[in-house]
Amino acid sequence: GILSASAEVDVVVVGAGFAGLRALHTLRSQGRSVAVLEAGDGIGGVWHWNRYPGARCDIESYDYSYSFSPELEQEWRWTQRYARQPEILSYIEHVADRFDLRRDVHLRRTVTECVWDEERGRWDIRTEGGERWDARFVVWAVGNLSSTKQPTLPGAEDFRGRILHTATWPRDPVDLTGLRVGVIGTGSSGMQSIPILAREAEHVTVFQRTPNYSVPAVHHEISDVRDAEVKASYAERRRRIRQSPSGLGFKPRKESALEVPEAERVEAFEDAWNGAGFGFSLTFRDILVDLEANETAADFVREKIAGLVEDPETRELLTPRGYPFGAKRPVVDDGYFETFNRDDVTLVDIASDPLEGMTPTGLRTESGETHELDVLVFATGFDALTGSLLRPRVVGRDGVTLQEKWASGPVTHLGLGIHGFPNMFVVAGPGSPALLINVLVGIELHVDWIAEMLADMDRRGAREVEVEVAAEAQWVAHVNQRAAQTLYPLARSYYMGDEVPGKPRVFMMYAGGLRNYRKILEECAAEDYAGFAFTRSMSDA
Ligand code: NA7
Repeated sequence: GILSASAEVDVVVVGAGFAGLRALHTLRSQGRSVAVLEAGDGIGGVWHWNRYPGARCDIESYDYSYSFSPELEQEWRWTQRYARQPEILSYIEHVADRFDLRRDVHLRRTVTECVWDEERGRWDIRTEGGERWDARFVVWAVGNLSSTKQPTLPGAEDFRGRILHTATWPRDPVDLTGLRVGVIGTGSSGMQSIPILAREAEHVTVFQRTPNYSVPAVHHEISDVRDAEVKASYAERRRRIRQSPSGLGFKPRKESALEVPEAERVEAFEDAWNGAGFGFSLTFRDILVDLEANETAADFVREKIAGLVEDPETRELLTPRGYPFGAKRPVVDDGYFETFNRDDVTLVDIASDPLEGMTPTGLRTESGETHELDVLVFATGFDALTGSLLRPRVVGRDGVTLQEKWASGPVTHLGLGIHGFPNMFVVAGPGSPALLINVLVGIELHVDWIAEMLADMDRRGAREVEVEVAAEAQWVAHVNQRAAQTLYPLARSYYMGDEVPGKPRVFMMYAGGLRNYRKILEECAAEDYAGFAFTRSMSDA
C-alpha cells in the first residue's frame, strides 16, 4: 500500500475494548495525545465480537464495570445480575459517548508492525491499510481472548452447510429453525450457547473432547430496590472488591475444606452452588491449591451433574474426571446439563472417537460414523493471552522481535513491561493476574499504575523507561513459583498454553491473587519503580 505520512501522538493504544478505552480516558485526561487503533468495526473488544446466543459475563454486572467515575456508577442501570453481551456492549458505547472517547478511536485499523526507532526514541506503528503512526509510548490492550482458534477439518471446503464461530457470530440474527446444528467445543462459549441453540434448532449435536466443571449462574433481574441499595454504598463495594483476592464480591472462608465436618462442608458448597457462581471455587481457602481439598469440591459438582442428567451414558460422558475442579476455567452455566435430557440433543464423545473431517453434509469421526448437519458452530476458543500480542511484528531494541523474545513463553516484569521493548506496556495480559481475577479490576489497576508512572517520568524529565533484565528474570521465576503452589498445572488448558499445539507449556498468569499483586505494584512504585530503568531526556544527557 501507499504509506501516508505518519501521524504523531504521545501514546498509541492498541485495542478499543474495556482496557483500551480506559487507557484512552485516563491518559488523555493527563493532557497526552492518544490514538486508539482497533481492528474491529466497532468498539467493545471481546463484547463486540462474541455475539453468540447466550453470551454473558460470568462476573456480576456491578463489579464487571468501570469504577473511575461515581457519576457513571450512579447513572448506569444494570438490568441483570450477570449481564448479557448486548447490555455490556451498550454500557461500553454509553461510556464512549459520555466521556467523548470516540474522537480518538480509529476503527478498522489492524496493527501489523510496531518497530522501536532507537535514534528517535519512538515507536513506528503500521496498520494493514498502510497507515503509519509515530508514538512515544505504546500500550497493548488487545485482550486475552481475541485471537480466535478454529481447527482445520479436511473437507471443510466442500461442506454445503453454514460454518459459524461463537467469537465471530454474525450481527444479523441467525435463524436456526428446522436446522440440524453441530457444536464443537464445551468451554464457556459452547456451554452458554448450547441450551439456547437447542431451543431454536431442529436438532443439536454436541461434539465434546473434554467435559467441563460448571456451576449454575443463578441469574436474576435487578430490582429498583436492589439497585438503589448497591448504589447507596457503591464506593464501599468497590473498596472491598479491590482488597479481595480475586476481585469478586464473594468472600472465601478462612478454613480448609478438610478441617470442617462433612455436613458443614456440604452445606457450604450447597450455599455457594446456589448463588456464588464463579466464587464457588473460593468456598474454602484451599480448593485451588490442595488436591484433597479440591476433590471434595469436584465430587460435589460431579454429584450435582449426576442429579441433572437422566441418561446414564450421557451423564458419565458429561462428568469431568481426572483433573482438579477449577484447574481449567470452570464455566458458569444456565441449564447446560439439563439440556441433554431433551430428545433433540445428542452428545458425541470425540475424545474416544476423534473428528476425522467434513463431508458435504456433515462431520465424520475416525470410526467412520457420520453426523448430518446444516450448520456447524465452532466454540473452540482462542489462542489465549499471547495470541494477539504475537500476531503483529513487534520489534524492540537491536532488532529483537517479541516473537523471538517469547519463543519459550511470555517473559515480563509484573506483566506490565518487557526488557528490550522500552516505552511499551501491556494491560492485563500474560504475567499479570489477567483472567484469574475479575479482569476489569486488573485493567483499572494497570491503567492507573501506568498513568502514574508516565506522570512520574514527566516530573523527572525521563525520556525512556525500560524493564531491567534481572527484574524480569525474577518476576518470571516468581510467577512460576506461584503457579507451582496451585493445581493449575494439573489440567490441560489455555492457562498453561495447551490450547494451541506447539505453544510452550508454561503458566501464563500471576496466580498469587489480586491482593498480593496490588501490593507488589504499589511497592514497586514506592521503591522508585524498582526493576524499571529510566533514561534522561536528550537535553539533560
Ligand atoms: P475455551 O474455554 O478455550 O473452550 C474451547 C472448547 O473447544 C473446549 O471444550 C475445547 O476442548 C474445545 N476444542 C478446542 N479445540 C478443539 C479441537 N481441535 N477439537 C475438538 N475440540 C476442541 O473457549 P471458550 O470460547 O468456550 O471460552 C473462553 C473463555 O471465555 C472462558 O474461559 C471464559 O473466560 C470466557 P478441550 O477442553 O481443549 O479438550
